[in-house]
Order: sequence, then structure tokens, then C-alpha cells
Amino acid sequence: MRKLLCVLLAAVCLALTALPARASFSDVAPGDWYEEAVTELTRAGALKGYPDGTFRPNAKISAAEFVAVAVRLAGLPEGQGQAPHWAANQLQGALQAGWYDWDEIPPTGETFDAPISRQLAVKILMKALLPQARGDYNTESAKIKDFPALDGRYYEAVLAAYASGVVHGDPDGSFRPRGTLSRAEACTLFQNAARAQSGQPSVPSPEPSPAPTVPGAVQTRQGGASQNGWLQVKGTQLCNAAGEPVSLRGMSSHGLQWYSQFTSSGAIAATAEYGANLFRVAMYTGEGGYLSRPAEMKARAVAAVDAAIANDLYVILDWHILSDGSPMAHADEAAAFFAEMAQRYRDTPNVLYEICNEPNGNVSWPGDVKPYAQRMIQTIRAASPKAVILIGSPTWSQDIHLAAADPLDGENLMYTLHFYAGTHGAELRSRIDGALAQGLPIFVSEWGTSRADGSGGVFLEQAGVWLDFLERRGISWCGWSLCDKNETSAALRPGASPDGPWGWEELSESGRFMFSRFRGGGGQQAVPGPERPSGRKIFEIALNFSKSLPNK
Ligand code: DCB
Repeated sequence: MRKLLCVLLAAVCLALTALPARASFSDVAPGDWYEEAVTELTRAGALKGYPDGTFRPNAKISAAEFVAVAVRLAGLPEGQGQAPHWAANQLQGALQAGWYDWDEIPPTGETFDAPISRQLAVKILMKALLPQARGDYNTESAKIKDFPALDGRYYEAVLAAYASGVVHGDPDGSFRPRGTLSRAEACTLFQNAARAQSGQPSVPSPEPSPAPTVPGAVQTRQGGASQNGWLQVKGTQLCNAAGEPVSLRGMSSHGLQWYSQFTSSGAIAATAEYGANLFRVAMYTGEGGYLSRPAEMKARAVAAVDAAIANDLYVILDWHILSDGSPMAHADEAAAFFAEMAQRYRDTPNVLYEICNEPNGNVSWPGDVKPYAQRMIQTIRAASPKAVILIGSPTWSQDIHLAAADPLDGENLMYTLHFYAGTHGAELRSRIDGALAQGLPIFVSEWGTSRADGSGGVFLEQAGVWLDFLERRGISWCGWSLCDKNETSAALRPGASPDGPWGWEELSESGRFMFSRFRGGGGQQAVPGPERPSGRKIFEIALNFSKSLPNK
């Protein structure tokens, strides 16, 4: 009997310790002012962290994210949204429920991913979770230093929010109605609303710490060709037509001879919808590619480039040498191809030319790659004087140090560095810093979360280190690869539709990781996870969980 009791007790202890004590995000530490709120909301499934293990508490919460959380917590039925967006149905449901008006978040979607204003967030929150709450005008408005800055349509909600202790305002007494809200602040708002519902006192939110900025980190612009125009290289930095640093991030196709179906306009639009502003058209030369079927492969490449342009993306036209080792092996074919393409796209700012994917084998910089590049630069420049040209280097485009020591002459030239997170690490990264210090502009036109053979892993932790590194340096990147091949580097699960759009469940582990980083590590869009409990259930969990917390 005694023994049985011990066994039972041990089982209970085990079960208890197996419960996560708190959300384990690499950027949410015990004692952070938002730790409890983030834990509560994420444990309840109301919102999620990112595949790289971060929560990004200081990132601005978007309209779509905020509404999605409110819909889940309130258990509101979703509507039928028209915009192809992960939260379109939730937004439509909230709109139909009268939580906001159509002009505040237009259903066409152009502001879904923009940061939500504090006054609109509070209105939606109050309508969703505390629709009965009211606040006395004189009492509550006196608490808000910048009350006159508030738009009239938000008076009622903001006064009610103050009266019920959901909002406390900044320590200086201001509410900043048109300011933005961080993800951490949003969590405290929702937490407070849940507490107000259950009659518990709320937790005043202290001054949020500003987003950590890495000293010297490059601030870059995103957006497509219509916003940024002709690109230019200034020093080592890729810039837009106005001379502002710009980041291009997106996906590479797999070989056009095998997977051109994933270069359709629908596929490219679906990728852009997740935030990409770049697409790479990988036209293999060998392995059944251009050299064996030139007319057919050229037609596929042109169709893919045109689809990317139609979707306002920048697009890399990649002469994908691989088994043919030296670019010199087929330099005549390359020159003819690039002459025709540079002429064809001479007036469109979207196109970048990658003249040799990955030289490898018995090939040298001064003897093969550099003279080849000189010839291609001359060829392309004859028709397109300012397009950005991307240049590879020996050892599968890893030997940028050779190029840095002996670079080419000319404007708007960048050098490609390719890496695979399961194979390459700190050593190759330090090569980038060395090359940058020597003034070499770097572009990561291909990388994978897998090993260098395209399989194995995935190595998301290492990939995260790589992307943070690139981001701080303002380096653009393109992920390998947009196809549904049964290999870990493929971004889509086998059987994914070649026309998109793709839900989260159609993306592979690698795809989810890459797609969630298109907008940068400080990401503005948390992509929803594959499965969630229903909204009503979530609210119950959240409420029970908050009831179990000690009153403060
Ligand atoms: C590059 C190539 C790219 C290749 C990926 C992954 O090659 F640019 O074409 O893609 O990296 O290896 C793979 C596909 C496979 C396909 C295979 C052959 O994912 O589905 O079967 O190409 O077409 C690299 C990059 C780095 C290194 C080696 C290779 N490296 N490589 O560092 O050793 O051997 O292809």
C-alpha cells in the first residue's frame, strides 16, 4: 500500500514537472516584465512564437496578428475574407462582428500587415472581450494626458479600457493613440482583459524596454521594384534608386528542367504574400538543363522572370552551372543567352543577372571565373548599363576571399556567397566580414537549412545564426528551394499545389523557417501555426490559467 502511494506520488510529481513552467523563448527571460503575459497567451495558444525559437516581444504587432488573437480568445466564428492572407477569415469575422469598421482595416488587405495603432487595438480588444464595459468621461479622460490626440470614434473604448484597468498608459500619463504596440504590450493588454473578465486586478505594464539594436546594424528597406526602382550598389551595400539600403529576401526555384511548375505566377504570388520581394530563376545548364534543351529552358526562364515582374518582385536570372564546374566550359552559350536577356529586360529594374551559380572542381579565380565575369559584364552592359550583376567564385561560391583580393572593375557588381546551415558555419561567416572589410559587396543568392547536398537536418538553429548575421550587415538572401521535392531543403511539402496559395501546413520545416524570415528577424508577421484549439476553448484555458496565477 505504502509502495503504491510512493509510485502514485512519483507519477504526480513527474506529471507536474513535465508541464512547461513557462514559455521557452530565447528572447523571453524570467523576470522580463512581459514574461508572464507572453507565457499565458502563448500557452493558451492565442499566439505563437517563431520557428527559430524567438517570440520577438519588441516587434510591432500587426493589425492581422492583433485581430487574430482577439478572434481566437473571443471564440468568434471566422468569416470568408477576400484577400489571400493567412488571417483574412479572422479579419472578416471581426469586421462582420462590428469590432472595427472597414476603413480602419480595409478588407482588400493592404494594411493587414502594417502595425496596428494603439487606439484601434484597444477598440477591438474591448469589443471582443469586454463589450459591456463603460468608463466615466470625466474620471477617465483626466487620466490621459494626451486625450485630445485621440480620435473621437475611440473615446468610448479607451475610456472603458482605463476604467476596467485594461490600459494604464505610459508612466508619463500619455496613451499615444496613434503609436504602435509591441507584441509584448499586446500580450499584457489581452492578459488584463482576461483578468477584468474574471474580476481580477490587472497588472500595470511598466515602460517597455526599447527594441535591442545591435551597434552598427544596417537598417534596410523592404518592398518590391515599384517602391525601390533601379537598384544600385553603394560601397558594399545594395541600395534602392533613392540610395537607401535595401534588403531583398525570397526564394530560389529548383532546376527549371524538373520543377518549373513552381515558378508559376500563382507560386510566386504566394511567396510574395508571405513577404518575399525576391525570386531566383535557377536555370541549370547541365543535368538536362539549358545546354540540352535551350529553347525550352529559355522559354521557361522567361516565363518565370515575367511572372516575378508581374508580381513586383526583384528577380535573379541564374545561369546555374553545377556539374559543368567551370563557367568557361560554356562561355559562348552564356554570352549569347545574357546578350538576349539583357536586351529583353533592358527597361525593367526588376532583373538581376547571376552569371555563374557555383564554379567548382578544377577552376581558378584569375584563370577562369574572373575572365568569364569580365566577358559577361561587358555583354550585359552593352544592353543594360546599370542592372546589378552577381558573380560567383570557386568552391561552390564560397571563395569570396579570392574575389576580394582581386575584384572586377565596374559598377553595380556584387559577389555571391552560398551556404548550407548544416555544413557551413563561423568560418565562412568570418570570410564575409573579411571581404566586406576589403570593400567587396556580398549577396547570398542561395542558402539552405540543410546540408550542402540539399538534404539532412534541418539545421534551424544554425540557420538562425546565419540570418541574424546577414541581417545585421544588410545582406540580401535567397533560399533554396521553392519546390515539393522529397528533400529537406525543399520549402513545400510533397504534393503542394504549384499555383499556391499555401497554408502553413503545406510548407516544410525549412519553408516555414524561411518564409517567416522574409520580413526580417524583427518580423512584423507571426505566421500562425498548423493547428490550434478553437477560440472558445482557448479563452477557457487562458482564463483558467490566469485564475491560477497569484493576484498581484
Ligand atoms: C548547390 C547547388 C544546387 C544544389 C544545392 C544543394 O550545390 F547550387 O543546385 O541543389 O546547392 O546541394 C541540389 C538539389 C538536389 C539536386 C542537386 C543536383 O537540392 O535536389 O539533386 O542539386 O542537381 C552545392 C553547394 C555546396 C556544396 C556542394 C553542392 N558544397 N553540390 O559546399 O560542397 O554538390 O551540389
